[in-house]
Amino acid sequence: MNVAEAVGAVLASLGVRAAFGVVGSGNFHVTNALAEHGVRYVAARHECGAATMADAYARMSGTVTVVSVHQGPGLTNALTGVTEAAKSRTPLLVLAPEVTSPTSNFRIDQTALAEAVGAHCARIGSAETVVDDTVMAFLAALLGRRTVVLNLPLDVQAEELPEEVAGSVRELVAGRGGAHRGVASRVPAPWGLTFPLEPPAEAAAEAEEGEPEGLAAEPSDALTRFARLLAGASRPVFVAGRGARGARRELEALGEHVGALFATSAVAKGHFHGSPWDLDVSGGFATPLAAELIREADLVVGWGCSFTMWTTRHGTLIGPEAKVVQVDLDPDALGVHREVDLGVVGDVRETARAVGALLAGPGGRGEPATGYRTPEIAARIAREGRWRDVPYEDTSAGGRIDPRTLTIGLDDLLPEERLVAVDSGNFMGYPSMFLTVPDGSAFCFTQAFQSIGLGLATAIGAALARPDRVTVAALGDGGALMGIAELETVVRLGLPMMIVVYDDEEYGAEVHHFAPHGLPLGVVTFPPVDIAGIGRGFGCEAVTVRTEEDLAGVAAWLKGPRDKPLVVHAKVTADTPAWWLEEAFRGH
Ligand SMILES: Cc1ncc(C[n+]2csc(CCOP(=O)(O)OP(=O)(O)O)c2C)c(N)n1
Repeated sequence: MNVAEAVGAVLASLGVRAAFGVVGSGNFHVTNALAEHGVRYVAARHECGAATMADAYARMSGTVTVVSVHQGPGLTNALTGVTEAAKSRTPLLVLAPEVTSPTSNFRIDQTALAEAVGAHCARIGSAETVVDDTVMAFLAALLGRRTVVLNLPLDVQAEELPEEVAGSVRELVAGRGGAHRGVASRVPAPWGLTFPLEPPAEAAAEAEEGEPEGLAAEPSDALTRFARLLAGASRPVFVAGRGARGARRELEALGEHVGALFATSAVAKGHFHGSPWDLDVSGGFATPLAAELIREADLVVGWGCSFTMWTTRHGTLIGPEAKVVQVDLDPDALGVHREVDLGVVGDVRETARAVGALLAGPGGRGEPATGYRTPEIAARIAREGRWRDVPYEDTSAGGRIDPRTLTIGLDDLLPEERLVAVDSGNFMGYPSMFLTVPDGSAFCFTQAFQSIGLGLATAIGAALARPDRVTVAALGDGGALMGIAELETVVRLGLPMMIVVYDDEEYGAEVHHFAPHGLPLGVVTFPPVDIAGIGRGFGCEAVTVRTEEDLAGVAAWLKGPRDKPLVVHAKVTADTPAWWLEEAFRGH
């Protein structure tokens, strides 16, 4: 057994379920080893697609996911996707073969490259240390919630393992762990994205002594202050971010007790779906009602949510008098984007439980409070809580459909069990605002780097993680054509996916940015492209949608058998600049 084979075998034994890549000489052996040991390998057509698919798969499955690339250009091609994952703290392991000696055309400084985009850099040092190095890189991704570029020097990859190390790998593969049993057996799979898998030493000791889980004997100062703020609030709003995944029940119980309304950051859209107190997304995509009610809150609590400029509309969604609390596992995340009155370091679920127990206990607020939950607010949320409840003037005309009308039509047709992945661009608000999703694991939003062209690959990774749902890729024509290579991947994998292209024949975001200044727009406008024809050429079914009636083609596909993916080529009206984009322009 050589080092390349050992890396693949160890990662499989640690519970990696899927790897995405483009294979060349440098990653051929390691990729085959992954597949041989039961990891599903998905060949992408471009490394950026591979990285993005892996990112989306990790987000939707909650498992550390692997990207496998060729040395040099394989890694540079993957970089935009790797950067998105790094900025999103997605636990991803990028296997990057590395030219050492002899050198070759493929040589670049891969360490500098990884570090420049915020990824953690690791390396397999030798045949003696391959098991430890692999396990440590995996744990850095898992426990640190990081994107890790694991360099695999070509000369080291070819080294034969000493017998003792090979034995260790075999033990791991057999599930016995051998010398590494300690580490490997403590890594549960699947894991929750939000939890530290190793409880802090004190918590572990307490648990052993039979203390109730997650409740410190003496509540910390922060928890006591938090309970006081909650008890004193008359209009509390909870904003859940991705860190709140898995904690809906606890947040609902606490929200009930203090009378809170619920909202989410864009990435956590759907978290409170179905609650009568759900305001949906806070930020640029917020409904007028949500914006009004969040602005009037006297306490805003971010649960695993970092209050970026997007979530707060540059701070304007939080009233000047409101107190702000942020709960996050990571002390370094507190107050980064927005000053907070109180930062609480802790897991969302445990913190919600602990503060709820304080409130219900002696000296707390024993009885549930009405808070923000008045009958009048309930009626307003029921009446005007969704974007589709907000009246608008339909701009459909001249063979083009208003993107809002298109999206509401799709929302009506799609089954409840759906998953939505969205690319970047002027169009992006329509699917984000007008498509509902059934829960917090049904919206995949790879927008931390604000790159266009990632949407289709995002949808592929998400669809593979959630085959029980109909996945919708929502793309602009610019982003669709940038990432079009992966349409072959969708067809090859036989994914029953709907790919909706909001075609305005321009880089709409740029047009709307510069048109008001009277500048020439020839560099950002294009002649018509037959996107439906391109879809058919790749082996998809396709419909062109110019009017609401054309949605009959979508309904027919949804009826089944859905044995081919569907491209919905929507010729959309382009006169409305999206006001959420102004936020982007302000953020550069
Ligand atoms: C990789 C990358 N290149 C360029 C940009 C700048 N950019 C932002 S939006 C946009 C246009 C997107 O056009 P399209 O996908 O058709 O969507 P639309 O804005 O027309 O709705 C461009 C070029 C970017 N964000 N990312």
